[in-house]
Parts: sequence; structure tokens; C-alpha cells
Amino acid sequence: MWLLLVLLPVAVLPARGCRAPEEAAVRVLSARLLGLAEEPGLDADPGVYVGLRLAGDHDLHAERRYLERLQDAFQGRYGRSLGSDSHSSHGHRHRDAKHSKDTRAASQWPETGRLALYLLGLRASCPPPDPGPQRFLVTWLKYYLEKDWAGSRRHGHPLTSYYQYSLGVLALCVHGKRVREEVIQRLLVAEQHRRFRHAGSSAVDTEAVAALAFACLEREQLVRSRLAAELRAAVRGIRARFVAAQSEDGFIGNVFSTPLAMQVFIATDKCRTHTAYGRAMAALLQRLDAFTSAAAMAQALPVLHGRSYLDIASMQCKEEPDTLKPLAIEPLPVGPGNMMVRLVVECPVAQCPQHLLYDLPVPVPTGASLLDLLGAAPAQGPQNFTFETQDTPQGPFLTSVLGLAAQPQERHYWQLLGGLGSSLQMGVADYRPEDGETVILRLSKW
Ligand code: B12
Repeated sequence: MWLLLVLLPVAVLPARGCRAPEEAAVRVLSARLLGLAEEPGLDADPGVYVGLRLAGDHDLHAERRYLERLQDAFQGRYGRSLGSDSHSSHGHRHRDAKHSKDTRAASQWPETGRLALYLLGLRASCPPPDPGPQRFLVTWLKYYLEKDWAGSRRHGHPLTSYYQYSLGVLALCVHGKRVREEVIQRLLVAEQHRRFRHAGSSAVDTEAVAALAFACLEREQLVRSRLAAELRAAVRGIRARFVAAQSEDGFIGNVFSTPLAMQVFIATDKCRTHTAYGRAMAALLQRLDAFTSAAAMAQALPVLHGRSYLDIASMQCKEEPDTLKPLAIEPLPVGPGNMMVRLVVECPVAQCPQHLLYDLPVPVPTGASLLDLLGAAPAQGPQNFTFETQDTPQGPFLTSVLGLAAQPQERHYWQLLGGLGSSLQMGVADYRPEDGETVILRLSKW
């Protein structure tokens, strides 16, 4: 009986391979992502473009417009050599604002992940062979990988994260670019020592992207045979851990890391043979409604079409169905009726004035989001409840509470937790607390 239950979801996968069987639901997700991509006011995000390109249906005109927006944002900044950047930032005293922003790139925090996703997106658009501007992008990305690593030598982790570092290695590989063996070794050693996990989250997302980078390097034969064997062993190990970690309901990590984990099975040609893949696909199809932010949708779409980021390396962009129409997302209903949620703010790090900063019940309409709740939180004593968010492709990211801004350089962030202390799996805009629940905002280190 137990065996039957385990095998049942696999049965819903048709013989045609690694794609999702429910085409209508998948098309709706594509259409929703396109709708979000066209929303005015949101910055273009390279991850969203990659998701649109790896889907089955397209609106080629809208995708071209989106790529132009990305090019506006990236080419100005990275479309010139590193040398010319530092030269101009020292050489000219009077610069316009945009130029000044562009030329600050070299001295700023590395943008490893965004630049990597942009390079992946660019290759997924099948550009005419014009190595000029792309060469600069590749040089910038190699520079960021080094800059990221300088942080690692000092703090024991890349300045951005292993997730972004892995994306960087992956993007260079998809472009067929060799990197110094040491750059790959750093990631391999981190993986072998299980350094990807950080407080408040599982390591699955990062392990998956690192495995994709390793699989790519091996497939594209960009490393010597001894290193290739080590990378192959690392990918095998990660895949085995994913199988072991798969929950009874089919997810690997959580619902949002499952698509990235599934890409590893596709990239290593194991999606047809491993039952874990079929179970994960069945589980994912049950929870497509959880994918509400553009970034999350863009991460889910490739696997629903049986594709991984490695497929970008061989994309031809021919005979793509130009049939997709954007779909707006209906806002979820709020109310009628009210509920009460307890809001707690904790500040357990050294910079805090005291540990418990806020603890009050907040009345809000039933179905309100955590963001609505923060907006409705009353003053405690003389102090008003204040908070700030920053827009990201995942939605609004909580950056500051009661005047205390989390310092990203110190790896501090405002963590969202349930009353029992478990980390929430959604951001402030998506999480909808229930009546009587407690939500904790805690300044944490990751
Ligand atoms: C690294 C990481 C973090 C780091 C980011 C800091 C840093 N310097 O890298 C830290 C630890 C701070 C973090 C925090 C959180 N994260 Co996080 N994070 C990731 C991870 C592993 C990689 C993100 C990344 O670098 N992408 C590449 C860059 C190029 O893309 P980007 O869009 O520019 O990335 C930035 C934003 O995404 C932002 N960010 C990171 N996480 C989250 C979560 C939310 C909800 C928002 C709005 C923004 C955001 O920080 C990134 C780096 O600047 C992803 C995994 C994934 N599958 O995407 C999870 C992921 C995005 N996080 C997730 C979650 C749930 C959270 C938290 C809500 C956890 C919590 N309970 O507190 C908090 C956010 C709370 C808040 N203050 O609003 C979920 C989002 C799920 C969803 N519903 O969409 C993911 C998908 C993990 C998962 N599998 O569940 N995260």
C-alpha cells in the first residue's frame, strides 16, 4: 500500500519526459509571470527574463521589450572594460548622475548573482555573435567572483552568498568561458564541507545551483579530467542528499527550493529514471498557487517545461510558439470580519537597545497580509510602529523595523518567524497570518 502511494504520483507523468503533464496550469503560470513583467514601476529582473525564455509559450514582442529594459540597466554599467571604469571614476570631476552611478560599479558591493542571471538571459535570447559588449560582461563577472572571494578569505563566506557565487560560475560555463581552477575549487571545497547552510534556511537552493554549475563544467568539458571526476562525485552526492531529504509530500527542501532541486535531475539526465523527480513534479503541481512573486514563478517555469539552466547553452530560439498573453493576478480577498494577530519584535544582537522591542495584539481584516498587519500596528507607549521595505523581484524585503535597519554587510536581516519560532517561508507581502497567531520579527544573523 505504502509503495503504491509512493509510486502513484509518478504515474501521472506521461512518457514524454521531464515536462509537467498539466499544460493548462503551466500556461497560466507563464501568463501570470508575463503579466507581472509588464507591470509598470517594477525594475526589470534578469531572473524573470530567464524564466520567460525557458518556458514553452512566448510573447516574443514583450520578451524583446523586457530584454531592452535589462540592456538599459546593465549595458550602461557593465558594457565597458573594468579599466576604463576605474579610469573615468578618477579622471572626471563633473559627471552626470547616470554616468556616476555606472562608474561606481567597480568599487561597490559585487553584483555577482544579478550579472550572472543577466548573462544567462542574454545567451537565452540567442544574440547575433558580437563578442564586444559581452566580453566586458564576462570580465566583470570574473572580477566579481574574485571580489566575492576576498570577502570569503576574511569572513569565511563570499561577500554576497554561495548562491550568487554558484550562479556566477554557472553563467560563465553556459557561455563556454573557462575560469581559473581555483575559482571552481573554492566552491567544491565549500560544498564538501557543507558550508552552504545558513541560519534560518535550508541549503537546498544553494546546493542545487552549485550542482548545476558543476554539471555544466563537466558537460562542457571546461575542466581537466581529475577535477571533472570530483565534480561528478559532488553532483552525485547532492542528488543523493536531495532524494534522502525529500519529504513525504514530495518536496525537496520546501516548495520554493523544489524546482531548483529538480533542475539538477534534468541537467544530469536523471529526471526520467528517478522516482524522486516524478514525486516532486506531482507535489509542485499541487502547489502552483504558492508561486506569487515574479522571481518564484521564474524559478518554477523551467522545470515545468522539463528544462534546466544548462539548456540555455544550446538554445536555438527557433520556431518558438508566439502565443502567450499576459494575465493579471487578482488580489486575494480581504475581510469581511476582523482577526487579531500578536506582533512581537525581538532584537537579540549587540546593537539593540533591549531584547524585546514590541509586543502587542494587532486587529486587521481577515485574510490581511503581514505587510497589511505591519501597516496597521498601533503605537506602543510613546513609540509609533515604523518599518521600511525595499522592492526586490521576490517582493518587498523588510529592511528596517522601529528605526533599526538591518546591516546587510554584517549579514543581519529581519527574520520572519511564527509563534513557535519556525522561520516563515514567505515574505511580508505573501504571508497571511491566521486569527490568534503570533508573528515574530527578529533581527538575526545569517
Ligand atoms: C540568500 C537568500 C537570503 C539572504 C539574502 C541576503 C543576501 N545578501 O544574499 C537572507 C538570509 C537575508 C534571506 C532572507 C529571507 N529569505 Co531568502 N533566500 C536567499 C536565496 C538562497 C538566494 C537569493 C539570491 O541571492 N538570489 C540571487 C539574486 C541575484 O537575486 P535577487 O532577487 O537580487 O536576490 C535578492 C532578493 O531575493 C533578496 N531576498 C532573499 N530572500 C528573500 C525573500 C523575500 C521574501 C524577499 C522579498 C527578498 C529576498 O535578497 C537577495 C540578495 O540580495 C533564495 C533562494 C532562491 N531560490 O531564490 C532564498 C529565498 C528567496 N528566501 C526566501 C525566504 C522565505 C526568506 C525570508 C522571508 C525568510 C524569513 N522567514 O525571514 C527572509 C526575508 C525576510 C525579509 N526581511 O523580508 C524564500 C522565498 C520564498 C518565496 N515565497 O518566494 C527563498 C526562495 C528560499 C526558499 N526556498 O524558501 N534570504
